[in-house]
Amino acid sequence: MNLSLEGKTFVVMGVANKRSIAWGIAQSLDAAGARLIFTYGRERTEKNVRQLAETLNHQNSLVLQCNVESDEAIEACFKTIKEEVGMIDGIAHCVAFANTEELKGDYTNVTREGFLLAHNISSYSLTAVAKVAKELELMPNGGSIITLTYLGGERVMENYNIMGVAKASLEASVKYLANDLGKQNIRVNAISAGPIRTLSAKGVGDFNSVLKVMDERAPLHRGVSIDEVGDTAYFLLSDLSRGITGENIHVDAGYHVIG
Ligand code: KAL
Repeated sequence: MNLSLEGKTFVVMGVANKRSIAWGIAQSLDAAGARLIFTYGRERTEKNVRQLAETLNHQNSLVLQCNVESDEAIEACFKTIKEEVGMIDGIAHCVAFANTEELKGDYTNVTREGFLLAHNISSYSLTAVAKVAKELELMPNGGSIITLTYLGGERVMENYNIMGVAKASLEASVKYLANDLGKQNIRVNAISAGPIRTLSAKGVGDFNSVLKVMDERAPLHRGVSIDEVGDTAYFLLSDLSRGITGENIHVDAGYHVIG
């Protein structure tokens, strides 16, 4: 089995800065020889993404805006990708959002608007992207789609609240999408990453204590890094994982097996 990703192209959605898990994924794919296409949501992250992309081995990455709240924007973005590169081999979906004020206290504080917003950006966006990739026949040779989730989608984790409910929806979508896209030999999987200090985790009051619990209780007695998640993404996006779809792989130092 060839470990190289040379000649393969992947879309990486959701790099915000050098701490982003999406950036860990991009670096692993780049080291394996892949060509990358980056998509960002907010205008203000474009410069960051372009600067980071310039540090890769593989130069001339395509960097495009993709507002995942809009079907038209997603379609336009992936049409451009098709025009520019013809076909792709996979997508890393690393996008999530919920209102800050709904990520603390009681889950019941969530509003209808906040509930829908979190589901729209953090869950439906994966389905919308998979749908467009299928319709545009972007992966005629088969492919692999991955998304990022967190243990809070499986069990109650303090403060994760609405994001946990959105991740549960995302994880269920992975299974239904795997079943649909399997006909085109496109695999769909999730990576459940342990807590990592990313922009998403910013402003979380007791994040230090979440990390401390990893050192104390996770089977490996440590936290995980973006490059560890990146290497699992590389595996899931490569042919090494060709028999795996609809799966959720925990890259969390084993924390999920602890009661
Ligand atoms: C239990 C954990 C503690 C943290 C609680 C909630 C984390 C939710 C993740 C969610 C994606 C964060 C936000 O949407 C933050 C947003 O309201 C404000 N931030 C932003 O707008 C920044 C600028 C942009 C770039 O962020 C986004 N997302 O667009 C969970 C921890 C232990 C693990 C984590 C952090 C999981 C996760 O899902 O990220």
